[in-house]
Amino acid sequence: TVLTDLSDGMLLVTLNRPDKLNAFNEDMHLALRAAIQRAHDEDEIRCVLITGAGRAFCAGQDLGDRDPRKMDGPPDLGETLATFYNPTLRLIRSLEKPIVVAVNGVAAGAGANIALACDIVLAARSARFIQAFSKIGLTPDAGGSFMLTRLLGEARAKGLALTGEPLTAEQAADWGLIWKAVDDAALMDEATALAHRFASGPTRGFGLTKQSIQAASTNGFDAQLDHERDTQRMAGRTADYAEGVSAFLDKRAPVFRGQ
Ligand code: LHQ
Repeated sequence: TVLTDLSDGMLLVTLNRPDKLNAFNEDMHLALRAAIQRAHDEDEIRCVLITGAGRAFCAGQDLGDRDPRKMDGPPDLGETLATFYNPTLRLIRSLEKPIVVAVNGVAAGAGANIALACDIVLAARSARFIQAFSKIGLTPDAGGSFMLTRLLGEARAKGLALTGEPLTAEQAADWGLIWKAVDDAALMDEATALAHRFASGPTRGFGLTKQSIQAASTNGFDAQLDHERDTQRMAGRTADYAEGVSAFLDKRAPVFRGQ
């Protein structure tokens, strides 16, 4: 249900249930989580790129597994989130390496919000982001209530969440929800080039940058200045910082080793 391929420090992770528009069943949950966990565990992996097989990125939860007429009583969806979604979202946000996502087609429900939790979102111009939850009586999950509100503010977050209307890639980029909309034919080349660039960059500096920007969502100014002091202290002790400055002074390209 998830394909992985490691090349030159980049772990390509492809959601792979194309017949179901890569909707999440239990197996795909566990496989995605294992792939992100692998990126935590292996120093050789210096960047992750996530995409979807076929015409969609991900249609969210597989509703085929959720027919209420075949159940004894109402389900505990909180348990589904706690068991399957939330651990993966926490692994994505806490990974001290960049995660690029190439949204190759529709991203609906939790599929949209998993993409938005990644660090750099590129989307094909034909892709759509849909907060599909309201159409089935649910509420945004997979970090969506956090990311939409932080990135867009309440007015647009509520507009998307309550109407469930599709948002084009272009509009998402104009609103600052994603990094870029890219021509469909160029998406994978552009995303792969960016991910490879990150994979040969100063990995620890990138990881600290990611943590610092995420911390700013909840810190006040003073706390964030302290956070910057601490993260810069750590960055300044890395071999890649020494290499970056040496290369600048030598007027040559740096060779970062991710250390
Ligand atoms: C699907 C799905 C799908 C199964 C397309 N499941 N088969 C968390 C906790 C616990 C429970 C509940 O949920 C959550 C979080 C969530 O993610 S809730 C939101 C769940 N997702 C949705 O409500 C989206 C449902 N899908 C759609 O609205 C449309 O399929 C979209 C807009 C994604 C794509 O539309 P189209 O491009 O027109 O494609 P399609 O509708 O024709 O779908 C193609 C096939 O994929 C079709 O199967 P078929 O056998 O007829 O070819 C769909 O049934 C299947 N599919 N999404 N989530």
